[in-house]
Amino acid sequence: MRSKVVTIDRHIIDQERAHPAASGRFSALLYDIALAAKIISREVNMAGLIDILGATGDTNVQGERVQKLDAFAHEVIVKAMDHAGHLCCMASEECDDIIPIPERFEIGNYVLLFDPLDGSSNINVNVSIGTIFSVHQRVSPRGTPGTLADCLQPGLRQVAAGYVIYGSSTMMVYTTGVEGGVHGFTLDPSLGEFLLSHPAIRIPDPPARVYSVNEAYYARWGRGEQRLVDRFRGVNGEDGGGYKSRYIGSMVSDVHRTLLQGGIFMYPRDTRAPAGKLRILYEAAPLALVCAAAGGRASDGSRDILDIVPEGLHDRTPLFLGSAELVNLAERYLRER
Ligand code: AHM
Ligand code: MG
Repeated sequence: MRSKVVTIDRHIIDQERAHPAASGRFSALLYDIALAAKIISREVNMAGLIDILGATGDTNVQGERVQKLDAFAHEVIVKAMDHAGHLCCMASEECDDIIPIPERFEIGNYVLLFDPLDGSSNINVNVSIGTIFSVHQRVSPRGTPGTLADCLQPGLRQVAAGYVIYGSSTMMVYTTGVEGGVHGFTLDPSLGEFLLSHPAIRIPDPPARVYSVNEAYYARWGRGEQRLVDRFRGVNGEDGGGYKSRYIGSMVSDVHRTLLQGGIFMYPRDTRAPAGKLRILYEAAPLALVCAAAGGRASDGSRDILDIVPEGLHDRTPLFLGSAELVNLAERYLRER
């Protein structure tokens, strides 16, 4: 047993003390994300019960409209974050445009970008899903409403990023950048508290021989991607082999496993999705920062994900993320083609 129990609140305060320049605002922003995560977790855990608890049509037991869980998660986050004076605007995978802070609330200096419930098509089969978040400092003048320019910043400018995984237990994993490290907290539902369970996460080195990709798209990939996977499988004359394949199809789960056990997670471009499927701002960049802060890497095949400057809120990218050695190998194969 660990000698001390550390709640996420305590951990955030301790980290703030280590950086005297950090404002209390930033810590409060992280608490509010944790609170939203607890509300979403409660609802995700109830998802399987909706049918037997008597919700009919599109109303629930309270007589309220039953929402899709991803729309619910989006609203929980917006409502938890819009009024506290931390943010100048938000953007969500669930929303076409930036989300302004209502005029009646104070305007803050941070921007929050999020994917409220990634992998939500897996809910019905009880597979783990997740929330992903990314925080930037604003670049537009203070005190004014946030702008698109505040959102379209490269990942390396993130001041915090992380995810919540709703799995066999709910965990929140976050980083405040490479120097701050990556820390994981497990929700104790009886206490309603996230407790530090995975301090200073590092991707295992040497890397686990595990690759994670939707191999059904093999025929739609370029030659480089095909040869890389041939190498992992030890077929078609490629040296290598000896790898295991693991693909859940729920990115937060696949990335969480990659972070704890090592290996590489990939979502390459293909002929059907020429820019890739995953979104830079809500998926790739935040998970790239977490991965980098744990000693790993994330690349689009030729560039570091954290260097990409998105042109639009919903821009997509190919993604190769995980143990640095394997991401470097992927880049080499994609260069050779
Ligand atoms: P979503 O944002 O619509 O939920 O899509 C993202 C999800 C990821 O969680 C996962 O890695 C990927 O889509 C799976 O896609 P595919 O079914 O093409 O393998
Ligand atoms: Mg998503």
